[in-house]
Amino acid sequence: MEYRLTGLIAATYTPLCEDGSLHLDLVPAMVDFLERSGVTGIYICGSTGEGMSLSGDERRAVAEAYVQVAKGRLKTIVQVGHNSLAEAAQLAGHARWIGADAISATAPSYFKVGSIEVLADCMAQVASGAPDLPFYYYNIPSLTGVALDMVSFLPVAAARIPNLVGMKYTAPTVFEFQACLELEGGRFDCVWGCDEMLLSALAAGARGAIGSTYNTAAPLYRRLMEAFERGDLVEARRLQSLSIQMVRAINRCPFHPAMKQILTMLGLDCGPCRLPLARVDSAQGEQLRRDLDALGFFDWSRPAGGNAISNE
Ligand code: MN9
Repeated sequence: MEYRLTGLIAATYTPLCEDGSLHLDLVPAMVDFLERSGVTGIYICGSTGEGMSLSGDERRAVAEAYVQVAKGRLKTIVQVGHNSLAEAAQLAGHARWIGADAISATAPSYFKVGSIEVLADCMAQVASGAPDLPFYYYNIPSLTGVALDMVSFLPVAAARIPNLVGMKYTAPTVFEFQACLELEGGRFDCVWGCDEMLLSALAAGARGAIGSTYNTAAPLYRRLMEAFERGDLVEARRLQSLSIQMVRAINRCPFHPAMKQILTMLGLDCGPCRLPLARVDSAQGEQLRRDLDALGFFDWSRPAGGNAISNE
């Protein structure tokens, strides 16, 4: 199977109420905002969307809400990884049933996966839940603890998984990412996952990227990609530097809860994160707003037609 994701794909947040329950009424506004920001797709229930902290029923409800609204407007990829591979395969089947464009899955991470063969068998079981949908392995060693050689993994996995099209690569090892892109004449669609290193990935040949900060700063990254394409590396580096400073400011808080606060600042109140992620206290929130303001964030993050609250 051949499939390509290009441009910026937002790893979407799962809107929650103050009490931690789902707040799916906000999904249409989130999708409108992302579409105006210029992203090409959404990656649902990944690390950013706290997929691992949701129950199976909640994951189905979130995927359904997003796919229903975004279908035909943005590419929809549902992350279905789970420590229970049977449950992951069922989530994959559900994603297909609701009309998602593609599925993706992390490695199981409680019992550690020790070899590329075992990982390929695990992913084959998951991907078989939706055999006619493109499947992306989600490589994120920092969270799963599964740090196997992806250059060896892809061909072994492709032999066992007919719908494997590529992977979401969230690790800073650009040389391995480039080698994956170059495998078998560029057969695998390897999508970059470290937003603060997008420029390095473009230099290595990336065409698409999935990440959390594309929710709030897609216009900046679009300018970065355009600068790279016209060969203006000075400008591309300046824009990447702004992204690095932004990520550093967000990292002074618990990262994803702070990202949700930024969405709230932009007019999309998607609530707190769930435990085990911490809350951002009001002093941290104020500092974050000041840090972002000092970077000019509220100017360069604004999509065409204003942010979610105002159309100035
Ligand atoms: O995979 C995200 N990774 C995690 C995507 O959330 C662990 C990234 O988009 C990062 O949040 C981003 C900031 O460090 O690069």
